[in-house]
Amino acid sequence: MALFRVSAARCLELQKLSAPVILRQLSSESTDLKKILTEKIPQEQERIKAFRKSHGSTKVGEVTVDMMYGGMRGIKGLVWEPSVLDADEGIRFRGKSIPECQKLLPKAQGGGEPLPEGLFWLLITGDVPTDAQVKAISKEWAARSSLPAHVTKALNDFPKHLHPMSQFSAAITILNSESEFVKAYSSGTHKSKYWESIYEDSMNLIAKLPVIAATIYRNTYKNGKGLGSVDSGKDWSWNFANMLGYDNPEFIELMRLYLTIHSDHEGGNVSAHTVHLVGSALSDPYLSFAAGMNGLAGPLHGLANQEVLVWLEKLRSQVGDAPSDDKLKEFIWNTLKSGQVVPGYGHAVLRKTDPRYTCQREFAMKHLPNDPLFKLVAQVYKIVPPVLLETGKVKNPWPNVDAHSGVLLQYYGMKEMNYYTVLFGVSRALGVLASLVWDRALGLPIERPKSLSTDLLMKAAKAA
Ligand code: AMX
Repeated sequence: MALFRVSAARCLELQKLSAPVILRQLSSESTDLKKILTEKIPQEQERIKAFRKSHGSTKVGEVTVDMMYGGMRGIKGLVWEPSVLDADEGIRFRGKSIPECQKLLPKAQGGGEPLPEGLFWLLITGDVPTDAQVKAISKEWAARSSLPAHVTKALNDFPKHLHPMSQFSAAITILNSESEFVKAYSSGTHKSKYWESIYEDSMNLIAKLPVIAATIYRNTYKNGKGLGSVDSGKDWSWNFANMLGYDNPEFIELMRLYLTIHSDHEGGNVSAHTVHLVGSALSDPYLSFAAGMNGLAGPLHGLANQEVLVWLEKLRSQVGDAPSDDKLKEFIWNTLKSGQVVPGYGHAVLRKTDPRYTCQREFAMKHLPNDPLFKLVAQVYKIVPPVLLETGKVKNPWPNVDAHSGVLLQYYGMKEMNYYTVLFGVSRALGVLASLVWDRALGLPIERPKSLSTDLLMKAAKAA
């Protein structure tokens, strides 16, 4: 495969282009995120323009027939700035691993986990923010958090049996009545300015998501009572936990970690790719994000965190809370023989244990080492991978993020497993909306890959 075969001179030239020195140098102390982006965007546009001028026709991969029938696995076809996923090492947010983010990003006073506000800053600018910059984002999101009356009314009118993800997606869709981008587009704004209203919509949407999500939780499970309010002196996760009705400081720390690690997983996964695709038609951020949430609601993607708990409950009811390894193995084989997947295991890109699983396991070992459900999840971690390997077809037998999140939520009293994917969705906004702002800043066109029929593909294969 001819991947980036370049001469020494071209290598030097590439190095100059690829080191985002200018972006790093600009790490201003300003707390005005939009102003910082206004400075960075033209420089990044220039860097990419120069790169495309010298390497626009360089080949970076090839496409096989199997890839086309196989969910486009491995095809390099998208540009996504906020994060990159390595099959063995896992996710890096703007080049930083999860342990590095845990160390480097600002924390709440007295807290040990990173604030998702800081992760958002990192994802959208490429810089690790200061405490003051993160505080400014917390304040700004609190100030932008109120919902228009028609969205609150719609949420309150939804029947309780409607899945929380359907409520979430529907509420986000109708929030597009507030879109600044729609106003800017219809008033004839020049396309070089689109990113500015996409940014405003993204900031408003992120600010409002915890209110939408908490309203769904209180309506669906707590008779619509006890929805807390936003405190402008607190961080995004504190406010979200408070609105949900949880005041345990450990649960709030868990929310900070949870909302940080679920934010982004490069661009090809269903939710991220959907937001990017729909956004490329210049649908506003509300419509684009709602579309991504409909993808996240699938059991092979974000709904897997719900499915893991459903599966664990079934396991407990059939083989008890503390089964022998043999009984557990038998249960896993029964799942596979009945044509179902073991939820929370496997991945389309990862080939090792997901570091998002590992950091949640570390959180559990620190805060709930003796919890029976955690012990069961740890036992499942020991037994599932060899069984999946034995099938001979599973490419990655290791756990992903969803294998561990539910047990932590259960421990702190959030038992409503059908709700878990909504938490994932609130977090996912940080990555996909950071990317959407850059999509418009870079003027990326409408996405339109070429498809072929099987007959045409056969002809092409014969001729190759
Ligand atoms: N249990 C049983 N079988 C599995 C499996 C699992 N956990 N993971 C993969 N397989 C099977 C596939 O279904 C496929 O079977 P088939 O050939 O009969 O169709 C075969 O192994 C090869 O699949 P693969 O190349 O290893 O995986 P993939 O890239 O096609 O799919 C994923 C990836 C995540 C959908 C798959 O591993 C899966 O279904 N896992 C369980 C659901 C899950 O946890 N999803 C969450 C993923 C993370 C996220 O997005 N939140």
